[in-house]
Amino acid sequence: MPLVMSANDGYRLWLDYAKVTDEALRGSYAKQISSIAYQSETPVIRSAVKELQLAFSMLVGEELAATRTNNERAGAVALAFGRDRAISHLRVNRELADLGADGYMIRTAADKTYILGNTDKGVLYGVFHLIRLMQTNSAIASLDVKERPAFNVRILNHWDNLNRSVERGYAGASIWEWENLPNEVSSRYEDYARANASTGVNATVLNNVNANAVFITPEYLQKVKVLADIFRAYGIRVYLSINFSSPRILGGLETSDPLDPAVQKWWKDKVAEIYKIIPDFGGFLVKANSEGQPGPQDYGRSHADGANMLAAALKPHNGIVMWRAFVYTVDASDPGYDRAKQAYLEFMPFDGMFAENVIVQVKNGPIDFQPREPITSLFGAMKKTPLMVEFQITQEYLGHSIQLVYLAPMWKETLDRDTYCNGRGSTVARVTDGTIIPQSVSAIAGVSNVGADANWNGHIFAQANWYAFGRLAWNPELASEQIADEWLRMTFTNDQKFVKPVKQLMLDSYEASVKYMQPLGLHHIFAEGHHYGPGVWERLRPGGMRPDWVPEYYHRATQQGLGFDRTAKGTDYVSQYHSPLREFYNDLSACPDNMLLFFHHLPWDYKMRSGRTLWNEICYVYTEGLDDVRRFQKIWDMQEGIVDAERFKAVQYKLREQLRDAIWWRDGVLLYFSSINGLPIPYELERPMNKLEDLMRYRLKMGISSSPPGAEQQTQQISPMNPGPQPR
Ligand code: GCW
Repeated sequence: MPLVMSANDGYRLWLDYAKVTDEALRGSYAKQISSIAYQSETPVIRSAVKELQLAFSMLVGEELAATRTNNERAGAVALAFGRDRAISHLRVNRELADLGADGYMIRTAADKTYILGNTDKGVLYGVFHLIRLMQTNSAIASLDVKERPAFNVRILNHWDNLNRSVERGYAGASIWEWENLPNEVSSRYEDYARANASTGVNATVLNNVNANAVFITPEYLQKVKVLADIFRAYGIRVYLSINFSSPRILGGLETSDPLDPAVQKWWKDKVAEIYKIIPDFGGFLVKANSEGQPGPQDYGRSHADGANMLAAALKPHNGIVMWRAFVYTVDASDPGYDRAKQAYLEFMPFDGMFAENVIVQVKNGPIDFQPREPITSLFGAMKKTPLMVEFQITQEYLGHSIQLVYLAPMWKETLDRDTYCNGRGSTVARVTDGTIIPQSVSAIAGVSNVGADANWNGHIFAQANWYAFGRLAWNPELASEQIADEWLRMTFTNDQKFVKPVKQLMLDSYEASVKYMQPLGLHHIFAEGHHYGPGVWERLRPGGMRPDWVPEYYHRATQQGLGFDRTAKGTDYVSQYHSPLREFYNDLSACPDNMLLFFHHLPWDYKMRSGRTLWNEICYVYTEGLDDVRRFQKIWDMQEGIVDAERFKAVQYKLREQLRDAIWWRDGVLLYFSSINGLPIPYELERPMNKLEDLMRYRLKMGISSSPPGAEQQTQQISPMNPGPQPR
């Protein structure tokens, strides 16, 4: 891409390619690499060559000539794949075969650096690996690297709408300029593809799961085609979210019943039309019978009927269906109703009944992307159906693009969690990557945090979450620390004076946000709609909102106690887990503090492991959360002069907002609970800055499902800690 060297606004992400400052190291890179030799030319290989040339010229300051030859000179980076000669000459065919379509090897032999893949995509990933080594100032003189991604499909889900609003997006408008496509093509599209490919992401769903049928009309398919053509050169396949009622909406049919032959034919023809335009189209993502979206149940049919009908249409083209399990449609008024149980109740009866090219896409937790939840019980339960995890990269419940929250540790909690479905070691990663459940394709999804903001993600540190998603999708065993380390070095500097403290800040940031928002297993006590500030005081009302949208339903605070009893004596959600996970959560003595109130309803004077009462513990933990943010501010301020002023100030500013809003959370939750239990906030702790009545009156006016550029500005102005326009 034509790089614009301006002040650093963050546009270049982790592909910043700042010149290596250590002269000796630069010299050693220049000595090791002096040209590029590629044996076969494809669009993906052209991208790989272009990227290596760009990176090398910027990192090392020397240009690399690239030649198509199978007679590479010493000092060459030789790129080869498939049947290229280099592979037979190195006798690595067998080793390579084990690495699958996207895997690669990097090997130094006879003064040459070989980057080998079974496909050209493998080579591209290998090139980005080599670049990363140089960006992080690692030695490259004697390499022997073998990589194979854990998941076949590593996919971003954009919740982008036709009008360029982004549902739960906090980084400006959608980057897809539908009104300008197909004629006008933004240079951002290619940069988006480069960024994804550099982390290993190989797929993208362009539009919101609350889907507008228009995206599969001939007019829009021409627009989608332009994006698909650009992305293909970076190994990225395009997918679309579909509206289940499309046969009615677009086809003029009377029904969208999946068992109706006319409906089946309509989809078959539609899919054939799509593949004519986009031959490597990936498939469909479907939100059906969830939050008002249409689906097969509208016609008395099942999720399996709906998914299999689409799967049959996609099958001849090798397309797949990602069918979401985020459902909670049944009557919520039953006193025993527990939203956490719904996905399991609706999907388990269909285990083994889905077509081979269907993957059921399951959110990491059973409620809804809360800061901390246990895993959704479907993981490890459905043993005859491929499942994929859906994470949320966009920070709907984790501080939007205002708060610095590094999400890798949160995702690791899910990926590493043992389901015990097949004995010890049946982690969520392993029950979804094909190791334990037989499946022809494995996948993992992240709801994108990309927008049209100059820095792509709204917060510079939100870029780390995009990066981390790709890295974990490639290898869920990577440590959060390693990913943070890479990202910081690539994005800012290799200077340890910076990397060490800021890495620690990142690693602590997730737990800090849980502490000042929803610690100890509290969940969904967000204000309705915007999901930014606290709404802990929102009560269940007859004739009001459905109970499972109301904070009181989740925290169940009374004068006596707090928490949601999901044990065998309560809603028995625990029984949806395998033993011993079930007992782990069910038994109060085993249940970890950080899940306590998700599974147990406890008296305020319950004695915690710390020796404090539950109430005092809550007060202490919320306060610790504030102290953490204050500590983050200090750490960051010490980086002045080490990082460029533009990004330094942007982050400094946001940390101030984060503290302000953390105080809002702590004051709101503690004052409200204190008003219920009549207990004081322990006198040794700092006193609230706000009055409960003011906080309760407060209404944050953010768009629920759209976030035009400047939405962040609105939040800043109207936070109760910094009152702008008057509350209602
Ligand atoms: O988290 C909730 C969001 C909705 C979203 C829904 C879903 C796309 O608040 O905005 O809709 O989940 O995942 O379908």
